[in-house]
Parts: sequence; C-alpha cells; structure tokens
Amino acid sequence: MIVERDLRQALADGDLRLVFQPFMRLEDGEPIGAEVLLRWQHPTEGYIEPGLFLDVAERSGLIVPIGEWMLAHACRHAARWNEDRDVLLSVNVSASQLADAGIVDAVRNALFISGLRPECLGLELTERVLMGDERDALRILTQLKDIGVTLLLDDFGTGFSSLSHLKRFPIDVVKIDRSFVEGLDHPDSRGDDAEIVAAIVGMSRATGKRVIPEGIETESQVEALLALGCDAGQGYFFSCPMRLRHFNQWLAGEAEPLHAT
Ligand code: G
Ligand code: MN
Repeated sequence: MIVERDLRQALADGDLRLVFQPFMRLEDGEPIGAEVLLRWQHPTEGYIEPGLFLDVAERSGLIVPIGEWMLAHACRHAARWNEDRDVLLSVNVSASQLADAGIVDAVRNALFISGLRPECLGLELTERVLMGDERDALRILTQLKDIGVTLLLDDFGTGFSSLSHLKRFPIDVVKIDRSFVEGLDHPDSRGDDAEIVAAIVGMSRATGKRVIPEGIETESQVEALLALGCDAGQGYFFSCPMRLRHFNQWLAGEAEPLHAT
C-alpha cells in the first residue's frame, strides 16, 4: 500500500518524473505542444501508476508541493522549447490545488523564473475539479486568466454540467474526451460520435475556443476528425508520453515518437 511517507520521500529523492505526450497539428503531424504527466519510479517497487498515488497525494495535501514542482519544471522545459517554436505545455491541475489560492503565486513564480510566455503554459482542469464551490473556482481561474495562461477543459463531455462550465469559466481549449473519439472508428456508433464531436467543435468555435480531441489511436480517427473540422489532437496514434530526453530528441527531429510495444 502506498503511504504518504513514501510519496514525501519520492518527492525529496527525485523519484517523481515528468513525461510528455505531444499535441499535434492533424493536417501535417507537426508538434504544437504537449501535456505533462507524472510518473513515480519507486526504488524497490518499480514504476507506480499515477492512478495509484494521486489519491494519496490529494488526501495528504502533498499534491500542492508536487504540483508546484511540476509547474516549475514544466515551465523551465517549455521556455527552452519556445526559443525555437511555439509550444503549449499543459499541466493537469487537481481539485485541491485549485482550492489552494497558492496556485496563483506558484504559476506566477514558475513563469517569472523560467521567462516562459504565459500563454505557452496550459492548465488542464477536469469538470470534476470545477464542481465544488464554483464561485471560488471562478475567482481563482479569473486570476489565472489575468496572468495570461491558457486554460483547458479536460475530458470534456463526461462531466455533469459540461455546457454550464463552458459558459461560466474562461476556458480557451476544450479537450474532447476519448470516449467520443473511440467511436469514430466503429461504423455502428460512428453516426452518434461524429455528430457529438461535430457539435462540440461547432459550439467551441462559435464561442472562440480551440478543441483538442484526446485518445486518438488510429489514422481513420485522424481523418474523421479532420473532416469534422478539428485541426489538432493527442493520442497514442501520434505518441505515448515520452521521457524528457526522448521528447527533446523527437522535437529536434532526431528520434521517432514512442509507440506502445
Ligand atoms: O485525464 P487525462 O486526459 O489527463 O488522461 C491522460 C491519460 O490518458 C494518460 O495517462 C495517458 O497515458 C492516457 N492516454 C493518452 N493518450 C491515450 C490514447 O490514445 N488512448 C488511451 N486509451 N489512453 C491515452
Ligand atoms: Mn489531461
């Protein structure tokens, strides 16, 4: 069982790692950004899935220092990539991070120290994160938006009040949940999923938001998404999350992306 003490130690010992999964332009497969994900390389237990420790991190409050560490490192890498190209690097933000007003200072500090342009830092929020006290969430998101960062709504379409979230919060990018992308491959459900994706794209466009469908696994999904008016996307079809070195080499055109073996 994972306990708080182990996780605290992991943070101190540098056993938490960042991996990077690209966002691609669908038309030509050019990288336009990446999502940063967390991994724990345990010295004796081996690799531990984030699903197994994020809960402990949330409940113990350790997610706050872990989140600050992620922000600082992510911004430092993104600042370097942005010397050559425009890359959006997005970090997932959990409910307790958003409830902690310290996130505004953490974002400001990470941007200041790295020199990264604010719009190149993305913060991904799930609809679950926005539930709780909506007025508090709105206040903090407004402060973050004032700094100039990009706000992404993650797993869109799976939450309870998706449309009201789009209306209420200053969202820049809608990440279409992979459950809608999956069906684009299957003739049986294709009709429904294609209509739903088309509706999300239309609504997002009309309200000035970009869309990034997630969980793209096949070329025919890419084609379907292009036909539905999506210009960007993310998923194993392009690459699994890559370690920093690999990601750097891939960005420089010196390595292939990572595909599941
Ligand atoms: O909730 P969020 O969208 O942040 O989830 C990110 C997770 O989704 C990561 O663990 C990542 O490995 C996984 N993921 C990324 N691309 C794909 C994909 O194409 N298919 C599936 N099934 N999972 C994916
Ligand atoms: Mn995400």
